[in-house]
Amino acid sequence: MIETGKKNEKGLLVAVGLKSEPDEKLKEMMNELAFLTQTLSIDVLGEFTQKLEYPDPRTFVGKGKLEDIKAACRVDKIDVVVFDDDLSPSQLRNLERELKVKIYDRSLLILDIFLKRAKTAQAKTQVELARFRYLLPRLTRMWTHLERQKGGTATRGGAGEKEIETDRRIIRDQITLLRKKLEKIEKQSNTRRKSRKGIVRVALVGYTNAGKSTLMNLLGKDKVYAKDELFATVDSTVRKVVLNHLPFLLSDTVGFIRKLPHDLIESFKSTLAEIKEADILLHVIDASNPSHEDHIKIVDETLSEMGASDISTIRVFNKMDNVNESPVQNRNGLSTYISAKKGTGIEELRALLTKEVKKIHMKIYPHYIRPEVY
Ligand SMILES: Nc1nc2c(ncn2[C@@H]2O[C@H](COP(=O)(O)OP(=O)(O)OP(=O)(O)O)[C@@H](O)[C@H]2O)c(=O)[nH]1
Ligand SMILES: [Mg+2]
Repeated sequence: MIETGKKNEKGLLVAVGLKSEPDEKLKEMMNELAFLTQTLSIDVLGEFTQKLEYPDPRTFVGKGKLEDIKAACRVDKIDVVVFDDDLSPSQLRNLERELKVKIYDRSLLILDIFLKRAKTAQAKTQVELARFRYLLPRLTRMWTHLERQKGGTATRGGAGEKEIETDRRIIRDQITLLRKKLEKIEKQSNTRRKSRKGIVRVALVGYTNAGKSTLMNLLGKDKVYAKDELFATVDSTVRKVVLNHLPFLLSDTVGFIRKLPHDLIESFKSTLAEIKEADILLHVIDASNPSHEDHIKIVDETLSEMGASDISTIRVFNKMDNVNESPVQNRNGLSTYISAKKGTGIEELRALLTKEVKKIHMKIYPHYIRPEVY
């Protein structure tokens, strides 16, 4: 679906920080953007940052900075320039015209990573739908991206008004088709979820790359894909786990990230239902990441937007093998410190989880309590 040529594309990164923000923050944002970009097999050859009151409405960065980027594009024979924020359709057009290379904004970058990762029919349909919704108002460049998808040669900037109108129609039809397809799949997964009623459900949530899948592998028996990549998991996976004779369902979910494209959240509603309908959330945190406090905030905010903030949550501070000092204790709730990689702290987590699962068993499913279980 995506070009998988052997040679990586060459890219530049561009981020604009607010004047009020500290330099470190911009640096951390850049690191994350580089990580995301590498996930798409794009080699990062340079980074450009600028501090502004607000991004330039025409070209996102100022005129001088744009000239610098243009020069770097020429010197390094750059294929892609990646912007850390979302660009308006007109900014996108202007930048493409000025720089004459492929432009990725944050949404498209994340959408393409999801597209690469999605495995199940449901996840694939969700991502395709989100991607078409994103592309519809950005049709001039969609031409090139559509060509790319079809594996043909890109006709850069060559689409005339008539062709664009035809494309627009094709995209609209596709959106209608994909929506119908998704509805059908969702009905099936709703039925599947309903059939799981009567058993406690635990969902792993957290910022991308926090270690959710690694922890899932530790707690469950079958292996799921865990890797040092952002969004290694895009499809929800559910496993039955038994802890101290207590059975429950554990689901691994797609990671959150700052500025997650809105179209994606819309399209992933059904997958995220695994979270909303859970009895307990294990919020996995990469304690070794300097931005982990921000990550916690972003996850908490996303959960609250989803209507999942009332669910009993255990904060699992992971990657403690890479941390010198203990993070500040979470005074308002349950928290525990582990290294999913080394397996340390897992017994405490298991004990905490068993206690919580037991509570839910007794509260919601009293008919399920069997004396031998306790
Ligand atoms: N040092 C260290 N690395 C860890 C630990 N737990 C996980 N990792 C590594 O962190 C990376 C991400 O782990 P995953 O389990 O894939 O993370 P995830 O939260 O599922 O990520 P996404 O699915 O991409 O959102 C992998 O390279 C893991 O090996 C840990 O306790 N310590
Ligand atoms: Mg994962």
